[in-house]
Amino acid sequence: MFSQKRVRFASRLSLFSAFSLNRFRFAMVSNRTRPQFKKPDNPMKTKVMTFSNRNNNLHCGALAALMFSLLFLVAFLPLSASAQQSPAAPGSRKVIIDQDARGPATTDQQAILMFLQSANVETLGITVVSGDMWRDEEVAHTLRMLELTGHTDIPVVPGAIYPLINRLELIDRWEALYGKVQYQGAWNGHKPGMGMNSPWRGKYHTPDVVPDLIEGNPTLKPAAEDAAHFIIRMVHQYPHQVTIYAGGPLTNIAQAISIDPQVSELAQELVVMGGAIMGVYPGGPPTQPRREFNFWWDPEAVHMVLTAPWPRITVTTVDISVKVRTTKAYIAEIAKIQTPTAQYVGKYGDEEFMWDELAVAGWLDPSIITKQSKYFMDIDISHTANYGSVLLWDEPDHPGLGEQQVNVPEELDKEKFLKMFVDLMALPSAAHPSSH
Ligand SMILES: [Ca+2]
Repeated sequence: MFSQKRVRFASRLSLFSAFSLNRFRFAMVSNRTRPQFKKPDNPMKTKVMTFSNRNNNLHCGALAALMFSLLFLVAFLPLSASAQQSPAAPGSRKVIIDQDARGPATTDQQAILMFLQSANVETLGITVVSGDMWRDEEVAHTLRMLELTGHTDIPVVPGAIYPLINRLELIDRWEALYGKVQYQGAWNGHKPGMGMNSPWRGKYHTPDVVPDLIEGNPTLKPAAEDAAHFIIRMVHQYPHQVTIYAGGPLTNIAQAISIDPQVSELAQELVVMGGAIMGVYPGGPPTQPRREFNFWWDPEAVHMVLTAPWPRITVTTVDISVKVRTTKAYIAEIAKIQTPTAQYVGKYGDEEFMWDELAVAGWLDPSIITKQSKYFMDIDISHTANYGSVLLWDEPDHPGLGEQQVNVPEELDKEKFLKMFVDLMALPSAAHPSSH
């Protein structure tokens, strides 16, 4: 798992040592079943206390010897235990990655790769929804990413092309009444003067067109099933075991809930990147602070999903997303690592806020998030000026119309997160357990 090349790279970067990688992986394993914000070394301390209490009738000499042995073990076990625990539980956390999978690289593909590169995660499938690009172009980018990074055993399942209700005509009417929406994802560039923001994104095209990909066209094919039915099938197959990660608009999940309302309760939890509370793009105007792209694309879907009864919801909003981004220097360091995944990110990655990656990281290792709050959250679905803006309440004030309490990460351990991302990209592409 920790190849020589990987370790050599780690030593070049003073920030990233093989020792701390082991410590980190231990934290990942131990945090799976623990409340959030526990220190990584707490499990070992707990073991000592429990064992000591059980043996308080032993002779003092024996007890002293035992304590000495335990201290010795505690001093030397954590690293070896960490190295043994990760491979011992391959695929023990099941996830469906629902994503508007723009490519190549970008926050969308890079977030997917964080799951695929995590040894203790079984990715049941990647369900694709239009958002940053149209669905079929995103499906192609995802399939090609899987080929280039050695993850060809992961199903890619096409989902919704259009939002439930939102359409170009509605957006044009909204803009005529209330002002311009600068970023419109797949609809960007549909009229003169609307930039595509990236030379790789080409010209505007309709959903039925899939241009040739800059990273090469895939030979892999998507699954024949649709995203909603795939989600339904998986949560029934693994009740209360599947995390649904949503890094894009929530159309696929809303469709699944609409067909089968049991979906939310049968899932283990919902992890979302979307929405905004006070967040504004750094350097941007403080207008429409609660309007964020993923939620804006399909507000009705957001309402359906956030008013469904999930065991747990975490929503990573832009407020925290804009606190960390990739830089050209950071990508250049990743490009030096000779693993397929690092080469892919190194070749196609660019400066960008790590919106979707951060939402993944908080699930993989909750200690990445150092502060979070709980709010009741919904979205304005009235077709007025605030259509698509986040609604938020504290406990005593919410209207009780089905809105759920969600966890909102607010602060992060930035260095730990950036190191985590590099470490995951540096791993070889592991074979994945397949149980579906
Ligand atoms: Ca996304």
